[in-house]
Amino acid sequence: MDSITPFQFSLVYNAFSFTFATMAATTAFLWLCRSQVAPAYRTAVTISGLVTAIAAYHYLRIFESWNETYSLKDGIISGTGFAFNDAYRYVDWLLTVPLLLIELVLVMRLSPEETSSKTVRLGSAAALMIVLGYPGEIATDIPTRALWGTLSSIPFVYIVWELFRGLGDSIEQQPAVARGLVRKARLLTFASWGFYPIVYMAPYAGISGATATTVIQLGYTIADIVAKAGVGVLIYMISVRKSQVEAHGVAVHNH
Ligand SMILES: *C/C=C(C)/C=C/C=C(C)/C=C/C1=C(C)CCCC1(C)C
Repeated sequence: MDSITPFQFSLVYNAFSFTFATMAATTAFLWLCRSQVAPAYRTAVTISGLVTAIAAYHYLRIFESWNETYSLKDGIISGTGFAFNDAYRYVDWLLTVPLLLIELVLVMRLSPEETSSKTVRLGSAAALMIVLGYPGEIATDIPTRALWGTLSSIPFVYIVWELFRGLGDSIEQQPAVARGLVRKARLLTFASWGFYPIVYMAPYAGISGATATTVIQLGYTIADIVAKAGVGVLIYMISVRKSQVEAHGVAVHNH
C-alpha cells in the first residue's frame, strides 16, 4: 500500500476544513432567513438547516480524526497509529439522507397523505441504502466492496425512480414560477447523489492505498457540499417564490 504524501494529506485536510465552514455558514443562513418564507414552508427550511448543521458537526469530527491519523512535521508525513474514522461519514448520511428527501417532499407541499407516504417510503429506502453501503466501504477487498455496493444500489435505484416517476406528476402541479426551481432541486439531488456510487467505485479502477483514500474523501466531500448546502439554498429559494405567489394569489409566469 502506498503511503500518503504531504500534498494529499493537506488537500484532504483543507477540504474538510472548508466544508465545515460551508456547512456552518449555510446553517446560519437558512435558520436566520427562515422567517422570510410563509409558515407552510418553514419546516422545509428548518430541516434544510438541520441537515447542514449535522454535516458541520460531522465534518469537524472527520477533520479532527484526519488530523489525528497523520503527523506532518518538517515536510515529512508519518502515520500516528490512530485509524481514520470513516463511521462519522456514514452516521452523518444515515441522518441527513432521509432528511434531504423529506425537505424535497415538504417544499412541494403535497396533500398530507401523499407527504407522509412519500416521506416514509423514501426515508426508509435512503436509510437502507446507507446501512448496506457501510460494510462495503470498510471492506479491504474488492469482491466484498462490490457485493455491498450492489445491494446498496437497489434502494438507490428505487429512490431515483421515485424522484423521477413519483414526484414527476407533483412537479407539474407546482406554481409556474417555482416549477423550474423544483426541477433544478431534483436534478441537483440526482446529479450529486449519483456521484457517490461513482466515487465508491474508485478502488475498482485500480486506485489503491493513499490515492484511493484521497480520491474517495475529496469526492464525497464535493458531493456533500452540492447535495446538502447547494440543495438547501435551492429549497430556500423555492420556498421564497412559492410564498410570494401564494401571498398574492396570482400566477406569475415563468420566463
Ligand atoms: C449528504 C449525503 C448524501 C446525499 C449521501 C448520499 C449517498 C449515496 C447516494 C450513496 C450511495 C451508495 C450507493 C448507491 C452504492 C455504494 C455505496 C454508497 C453508500 C456510496
